[in-house]
Amino acid sequence: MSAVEHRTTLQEYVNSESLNQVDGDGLGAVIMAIADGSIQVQRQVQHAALGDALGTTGEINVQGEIVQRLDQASSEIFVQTLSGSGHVAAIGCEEIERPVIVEGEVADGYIVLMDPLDGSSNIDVAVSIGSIFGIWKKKPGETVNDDSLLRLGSEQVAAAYLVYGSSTVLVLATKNNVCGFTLDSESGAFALTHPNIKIPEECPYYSTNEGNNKVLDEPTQKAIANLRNKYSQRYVGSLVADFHRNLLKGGIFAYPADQNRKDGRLRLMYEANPLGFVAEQAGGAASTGYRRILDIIPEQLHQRTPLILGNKDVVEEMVSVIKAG
Ligand code: AFP
Repeated sequence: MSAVEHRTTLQEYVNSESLNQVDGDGLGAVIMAIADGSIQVQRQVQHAALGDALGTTGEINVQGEIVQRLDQASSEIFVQTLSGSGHVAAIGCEEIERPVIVEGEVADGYIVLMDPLDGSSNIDVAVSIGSIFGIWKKKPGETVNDDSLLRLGSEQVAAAYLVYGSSTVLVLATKNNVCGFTLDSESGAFALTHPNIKIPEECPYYSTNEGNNKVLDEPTQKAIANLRNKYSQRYVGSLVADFHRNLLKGGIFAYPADQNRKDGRLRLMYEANPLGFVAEQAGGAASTGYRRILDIIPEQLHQRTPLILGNKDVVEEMVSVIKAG
């Protein structure tokens, strides 16, 4: 007997009235395209070492990083499933320099920004990695072009991420709520396991790369020292895995700007905006240290931003220490 038989599946959830009332029936198709792609990616990740899919392609991506084979494979899989959904007008991807404008007229289409495989440095060492998606609705009557992807984070209609770890979990945030679905390897379906997620009030953890402390400015060093004195450190080095733990258990993630990275390391459009949307829908907050992530007016598809996200009161306290200088 399959474990999900008495649980709502993702397909049933997206077909449910509540989601469709939010933004029409195309959103369900986009989310199922993400789910279908993630099942293929999860399989590739699990069998990578066996199938000689580890290692790099030798190419350098628009971020100046060496492309991992699985990065490329994941990017191709999601571009295919999203383009095939019939409801996606354009895709922005960490691994692809220019936006992918989907052929053919997509009347009530969506615009999807994605990090197809987050945590590249952990791929070859079997540590949790993930995929991240921000979903915007195309403006009515808009002819999509490169600038159509430069939207405010607060205009997202939904955001989702996958963690490929001890289990494969898809977390979906809409304007209604945040829910988690676990992939059942027997039925191949995602089943609702975490309904109505809210970040807990307690905050046991802080997640940051302490190796960067020496190149932070003084106010930020002070803010990190406060975290160090109050909370236990947990840092996987995959944003999606660190965020997921903190979302379920309580915690704060911080990747501030530093002397070497004046704009921080993480990407605004397909890392900070989607996870900022999830955090806010779950009662948390997302900031640069000076302003709300979802209020940033984007200028470039691959622009970076400092990122602090997690428990609202802890994020606000860190921001006040940084601003106090
Ligand atoms: P990518 O694999 O997408 O480049 O992500 C890696 C990452 O951006 C993010 O997942 C981590 O939180 C962060 O980098 C880790 O950076 P450090 O290695 O500098 O700690």
